[in-house]
Amino acid sequence: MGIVIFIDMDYFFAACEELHHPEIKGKPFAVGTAPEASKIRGVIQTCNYEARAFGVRSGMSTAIALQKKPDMIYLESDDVYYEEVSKRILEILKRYGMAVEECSIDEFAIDAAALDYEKAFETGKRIKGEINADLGLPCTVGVSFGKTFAKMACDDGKPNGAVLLKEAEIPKFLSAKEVRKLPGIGPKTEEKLHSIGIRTIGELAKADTSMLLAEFGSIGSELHNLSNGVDNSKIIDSQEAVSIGRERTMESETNDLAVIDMEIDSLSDAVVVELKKKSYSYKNVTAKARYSDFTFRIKSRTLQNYSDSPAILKSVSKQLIRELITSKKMRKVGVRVSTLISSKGQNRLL
Ligand code: DCP
Ligand code: CA
Ligand code: CA
Repeated sequence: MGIVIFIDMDYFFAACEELHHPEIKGKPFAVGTAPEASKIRGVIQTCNYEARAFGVRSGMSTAIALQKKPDMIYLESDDVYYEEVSKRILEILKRYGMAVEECSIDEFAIDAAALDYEKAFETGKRIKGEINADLGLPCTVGVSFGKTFAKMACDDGKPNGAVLLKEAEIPKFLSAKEVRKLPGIGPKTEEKLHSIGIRTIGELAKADTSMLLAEFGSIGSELHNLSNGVDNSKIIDSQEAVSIGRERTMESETNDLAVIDMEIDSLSDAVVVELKKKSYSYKNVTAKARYSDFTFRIKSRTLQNYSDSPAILKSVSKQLIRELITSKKMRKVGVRVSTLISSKGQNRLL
């Protein structure tokens, strides 16, 4: 590991929508999964910081969000557009000639091992300015030693910030933070840690290694390392990254979920066969629908952790394909996984 520049876009889907609808800038608004007409059946994907001030959050049902802010402006998400923007961000980052990992649709880790802290921080701020000038989008940058701590520094600078966290400052930075601030700790692991009396990263750092191993298996030692400021993850350049997908035209155009689910199951199985062949795990799932009028739409979801599970792929794809049901019938459906890592010899937080 070495110095990493980490970029995370601010209120990403909503910021993209602001570019198309400049008149809503500054007013509370959210982007959700469902079409406007049935919006309360869907989920909020993100919202601008003005809406966050009313307690609206990613992952909240739109019905609850509208209780918090009844006159909030609502837009249905347009994943094709956000993917395009994400690729344009990646192009900007690639100009610097360093390896870039696409960690999610709006997060990128740049390998700045060849630079010192000052130069890396300067470069990070320059990239931030360039993304803003070229695309009109705000982001936050974190620079630290290792991907995980660069991401955490970035989280601390949100929104529209820039944070430099040198290696020597990492233990102090970590110690008082709650364990869920460590990337890789989801609600279940958090609950389990709480139940054994561990609430802060500092407490996790001091916990007994063999106890953590017994309780959590190999992720226990990974978490212990991270809490002690040791990050062994590598940056996987986007050139090495691939996506694996399968699509199929159905026998007849349909909106019948029983038929569509069967297709999704079989496509997911085919994707997993390919994944296993290459020993990859996935973090991002995309479902695609091509309609009777030949237009298509996609929906994507980033998982909390890498997975190689066919069951997770099926269930996430089925959720996503439901979000693509419209009055137009589907003629073709697809399942794709991206943000892949080799599962051979990798530490994974499953
Ligand atoms: N997203 C989603 N469903 C979620 C969480 C996020 O569809 N439950 C999508 C919408 C977000 C994008 O992923 O715009 C990036 O997620 P982030 O967690 O990075 O959140 P934002 O970029 O929206 O806000 P910020 O990073 O400023 O906190
Ligand atoms: Ca973001
Ligand atoms: Ca993000």
